[in-house]
Amino acid sequence: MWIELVCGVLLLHVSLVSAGTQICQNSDENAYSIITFGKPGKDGTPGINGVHGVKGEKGDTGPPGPQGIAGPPGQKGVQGPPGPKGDTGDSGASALLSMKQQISSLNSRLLNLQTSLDTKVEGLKKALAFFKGAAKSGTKIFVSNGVEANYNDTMNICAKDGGQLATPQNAEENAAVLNVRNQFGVHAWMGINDIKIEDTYRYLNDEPIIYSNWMTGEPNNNKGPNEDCAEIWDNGGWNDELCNLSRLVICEIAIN
Ligand SMILES: [Ca+2]
Ligand SMILES: [Ca+2]
Repeated sequence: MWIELVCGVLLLHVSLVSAGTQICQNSDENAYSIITFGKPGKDGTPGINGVHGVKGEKGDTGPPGPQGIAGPPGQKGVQGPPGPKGDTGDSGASALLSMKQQISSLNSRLLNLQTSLDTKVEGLKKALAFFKGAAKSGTKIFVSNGVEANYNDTMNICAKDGGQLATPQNAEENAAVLNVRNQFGVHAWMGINDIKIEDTYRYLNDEPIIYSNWMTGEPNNNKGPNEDCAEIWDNGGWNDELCNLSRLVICEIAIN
């Protein structure tokens, strides 16, 4: 019995230290047991991971993160409708003042023009008073101071006074020229001739005539081919005459 106890303790000791062989005597003093101890085995491989546990409850909301970097500018939007008209500002008042000044300036200029026109009309009245005969028709005034001259001189006399040789272009104007002519009782030149082209009567500006009042048989070059200048007789009829002869000077002044 004692041997069994000693051998058991020894067996426990040897198994914790190393492998080896131990002979133990049995309770029967004539019998022995041979006990062989092996080396400790190697560690086994790790076990398989266990399954995931149950999902925990949602945690509290964390603090706000830092401000991000500003993004690129967006595309230009569509233009909106025009806004309501605003109140008149300083510029409007300035424009109004400028307009008033311009109107005032225009009134001043009109007054000056009126004064100038009155002066001219007064001068015209004096000029007309100088002439012994005058007659108005439409936009023309026909005047004469009784002077007689050849055709070229007559044209120059009228041009010098700002007019031109009397040129009736319709029956009314012809009657007005006749009125002046008859105040002096002599034939008068008219601004109508065929100097440039024989038998083609034109005005002094070279335009073809649009009205005529030739007497029967006229124009006829009765005194030769130089009968190129038109004169008006006491019946209002026209005759072609030699241009170098002296005839009454009747001028016309435009009043339009
Ligand atoms: Ca002729
Ligand atoms: Ca003639």
